Amino acid sequence: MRSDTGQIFRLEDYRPSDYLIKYTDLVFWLSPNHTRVRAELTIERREGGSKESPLVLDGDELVLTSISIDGQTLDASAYSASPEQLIIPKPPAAGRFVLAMETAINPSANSKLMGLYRSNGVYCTQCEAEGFRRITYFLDRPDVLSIYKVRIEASVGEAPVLLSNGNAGDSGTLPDGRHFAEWDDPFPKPSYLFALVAGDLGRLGDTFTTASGKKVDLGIYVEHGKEKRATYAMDALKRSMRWDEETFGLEYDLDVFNIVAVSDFNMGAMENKGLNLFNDKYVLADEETATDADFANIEAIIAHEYFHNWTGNRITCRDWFQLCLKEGLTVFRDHEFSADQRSRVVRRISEVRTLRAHQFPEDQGPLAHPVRPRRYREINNFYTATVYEKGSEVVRMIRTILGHDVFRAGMDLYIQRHDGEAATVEDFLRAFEDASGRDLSQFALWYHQAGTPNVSVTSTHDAARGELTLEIEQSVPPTPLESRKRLMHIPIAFGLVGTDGNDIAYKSVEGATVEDGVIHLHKRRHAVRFSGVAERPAISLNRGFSAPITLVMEQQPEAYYFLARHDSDLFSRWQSLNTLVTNALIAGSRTRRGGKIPTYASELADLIGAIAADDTLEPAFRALALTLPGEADIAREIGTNIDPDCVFEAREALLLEIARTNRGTFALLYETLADDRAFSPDAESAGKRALRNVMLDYLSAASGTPDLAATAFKNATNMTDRAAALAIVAHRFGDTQDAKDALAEFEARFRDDPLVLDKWLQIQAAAPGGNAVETVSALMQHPSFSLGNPNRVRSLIGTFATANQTGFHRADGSGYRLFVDAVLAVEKRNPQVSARLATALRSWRALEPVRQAKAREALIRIAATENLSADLRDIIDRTLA
Ligand code: B3K
Ligand code: ZN
Repeated sequence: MRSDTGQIFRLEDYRPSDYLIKYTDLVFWLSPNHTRVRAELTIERREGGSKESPLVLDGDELVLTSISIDGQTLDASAYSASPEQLIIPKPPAAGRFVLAMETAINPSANSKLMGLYRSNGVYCTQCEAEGFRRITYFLDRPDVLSIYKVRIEASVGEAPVLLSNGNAGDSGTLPDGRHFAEWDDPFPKPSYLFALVAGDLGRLGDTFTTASGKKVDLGIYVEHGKEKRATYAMDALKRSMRWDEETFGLEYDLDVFNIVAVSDFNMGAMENKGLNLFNDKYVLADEETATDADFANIEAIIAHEYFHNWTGNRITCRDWFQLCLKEGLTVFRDHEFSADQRSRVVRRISEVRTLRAHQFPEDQGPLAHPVRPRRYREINNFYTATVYEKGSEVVRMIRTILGHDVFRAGMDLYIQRHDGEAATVEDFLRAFEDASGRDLSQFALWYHQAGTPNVSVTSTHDAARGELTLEIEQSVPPTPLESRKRLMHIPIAFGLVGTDGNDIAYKSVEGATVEDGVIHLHKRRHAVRFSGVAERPAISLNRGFSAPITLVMEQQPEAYYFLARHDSDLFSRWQSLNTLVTNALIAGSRTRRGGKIPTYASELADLIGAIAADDTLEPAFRALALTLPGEADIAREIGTNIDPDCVFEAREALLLEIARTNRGTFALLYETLADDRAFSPDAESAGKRALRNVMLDYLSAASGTPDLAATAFKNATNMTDRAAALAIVAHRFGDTQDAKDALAEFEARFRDDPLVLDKWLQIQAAAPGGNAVETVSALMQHPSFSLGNPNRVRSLIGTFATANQTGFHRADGSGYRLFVDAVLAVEKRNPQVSARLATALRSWRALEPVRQAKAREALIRIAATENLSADLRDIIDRTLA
C-alpha cells in the first residue's frame, strides 16, 4: 500500500496545468486479474505554456506495458514511469501530439474500491476524487476537461452488459466468446467523472421526454431478479428530471441516463456523466426489505446525483478545494426537491437535526475546516458534513438574503457563464453579486472561516414606550489553524409573537437592517429596537434555521412553552420544544452525574402529550417532535466532562416520565394509527407509521414488558414496522426470550439478503448496555459480516461507534479496543473506509477524564501503527493535535 508522504496541498499553490488533454480514447480488455487498458491521449500545450515544461502524469499502483508518441514507440530514455508517475521530460515541440499507453491492472485485487474493481463479479469504477490514475496515467485533476471515447471488450458470458459514459456507439461480437461496446460522451469532462460497468446485470427500463421534447432512455441495472426493487428509484429519477426543469430550467442533455447498483461501494453514490453508480442500499427498495427512511434516502440521493449533471458535471470544480461548489449546491438542490415532494417543514426539521448531529461536532472539534478548505493532506477526508451540509446551508442563506427570484437569476447567470468550465467559489458568488447588485464579500466568510458562530440575545421591553429591544452579539470560536475570526453576515429570520399566536406588526425598527422578516447582523453587537410593541411578545428567532449558528437566548421557559404551542411558524414550534427538552436533558444529566435521580417539570410531559394529540399537526411532524434528542445530541450540547451513562439514564428518565404521563393518549393514538390498507411509501403514510412507532416505544417503556413490541414485530407487514419493533424489543428488553426469538426470526428470514441483514447488524450494534462490546465482537464472526464490504463495516462497527454511546464509551475502554482493532483491520484493505470510521473518536476531548484517557490511548495505538495510509494518518494526526 502507498503510505502517507505527509505532503500538504494548499489552495494558494494552485497553478493551471502546462498541458491539456483534448481527447481521451480508451480501450479496455477486461479480465478479472489481467485487465489491459489502452489510452490514446491527444495532448496540447496550454496556450502560453512553456516549451520546456515536462509532461508529468499521475498514476497510482500502475504498471506501464507500452508507450508511444504519434505512433513512435518511446525509447526508455525518453520517459520514466513509476507506479505513481509518468514523466516525459521533453514532449514534442509541436505542442500537439498523441500519447498512447498501455497499462495492466488487476481489478480483482483492488480492495480499496477506487479505480477499476470488481463487486460481486461486476466490473465497476470509482474515480472521484483521484481514482482515474489507478486506471491509466493522466492529468488527474478536475480542471482538465477531455472528450472521451471508450471501447470495452469482455467475455459475453462474464459481462453481457457493457456500459460507459455518454451515448451508445457501435457494439458487436468478437471471436472467442467475447464482445465489445463503444460509448461516446460529447461533453468534455474531468477524469473523476469517467465510469465503466461490465457484468451480468438485470435492467429496469423506462423513458423520459424532456421539456423540449427530447426522448431519453432510462435504465437501472441491478442484480438479476431485483429489477422490481428498483421501481421506486426509477420513479424518483423521473420526478427529479421534471423538477429540475420546472425549478431551475435545467434539462437533461444525453440520449441515455443509466444507473447501476453496486454492492461494494465506498460511499452513497457517484454522479459520473450519464452513468451514475450507486451503493445498492440507495437503489433497491420495496415494503418487504426497506424502511420509510430508506425510501426517503433513495429519493434524495437519486435526485442529488441526477442534479449533479448540471451542478458538478456541466460546471465542475477548478480544484478539490472548491468541492463545496458542486456538493453544497447540489445538497441544497436535493433538499429543495425533497421539500417539494414531501412536507417542507418535516424535511427542514430532519435536515437541521442531521446538520446538528454531524456538522456541528465536526465544526466544534479537531477536524473543523472551512466549507472551502485551504489545505488538505488527503482529499478523500474532505467529503465532510461541513462541505456538504454546511455548504448547502450557505447556499440557502444566499437565497434568504437575495430572495427567491434574484437567487434564481443568480443561478441562471452562474450556469450561463460557466457551462462547460471548471469554476470556483468566487465565480459562484460573483454571479449572485452581479444578479443582485449586492456586495457579498462579508458573506463570503461563510466559505472561508471554520467554526459555528455563536449568537447570544437578550431582550428588554419598555411597556410605557411600546419598545422592544434585542441586544444581539455574535462571536465565532477559534478552530484549528484559525485563532482569530472576522465578523460574519448572519441572516436571522424572526417573528415577534403576540398572545394570539400571530406575529405582531411593529411600527419601525432601528439598529440593524431588517428585511422581509430577517435581521441581518454585520457587526459584533447590534441593539435592534422595535417600536409600536405594546405588550412583551414571545421572540421566535432563527426561524427555519435561517443561519447555521448556535443561538443562546435569554428567554423565560414560559415563552418557549408558549412558542412550542402557538408559534405560527411550525419549524419554530419544533425548535422551541427542542430547546425545552434539550435544556431539561442537560440538567438531568448533570443531576445524574452528581449522583442524584433526575426529575422533570410535569409541564414538559404535558406539552408533549398535547402535541401528540393535536391532530391539526401532521403525524410526521408529531413523530419528530416526540422523538427525544439522541444521546449524542445531548452530549454535544453538554460539551464537556461527558459521562455517557449519565446521559443515557437522564434520557430514559425523561422518556419514562413522558410515557407514564401520557399513557392513555399514546395508547389511543397507537390504536387509531393502525393502518390495514395496502402499503404505500408516500410521505403521509410514512408519517403515520413513524408516529405509531414512536408511540410503541413510549408504551413499551411505560409497560416495562416486551409484549406489545413483540406482538408488533410478529404482526408487522412491512420493514418499517418490523425493524422499529425489533429495535424496541432488542434495545429495551435485550435479555428476554422475546428479544432472542425476534432477532433469530429476523435473521432466518433475511439470511440471504445482506442489505436487509445490515439492519439486523445495526439494531444489535446500537443496543445499549453492558454487553454491547461482546455482542459486536461476536457479530464480526457472523458469516454475513465482511471487513471488505463497506456497508457491512458501517452497519456493525460504524453504528456501534456512533449510535451506541454507552457501549462504545464503556468506562473500561473495551469499546475503544474493539473499535481500534476493527479500524486497523479495515485499514489494510480500504483506507477510505478506515479513515471515515476513525472520525467517530473526534469528540474524545469532551469526555469525562477516565474515558478521555482511554480514548486517547486508543488514538495513540492507531498513531503508533506503522505504514498507515495517508487517509487514516491525516485523521488521527488532526484528532490528536
Ligand atoms: N461525488 C460523490 C462523492 C465522491 C466521494 C469520493 N471520496 C457523491 C456525491 O456527493 O454525489
Ligand atoms: Zn454530491
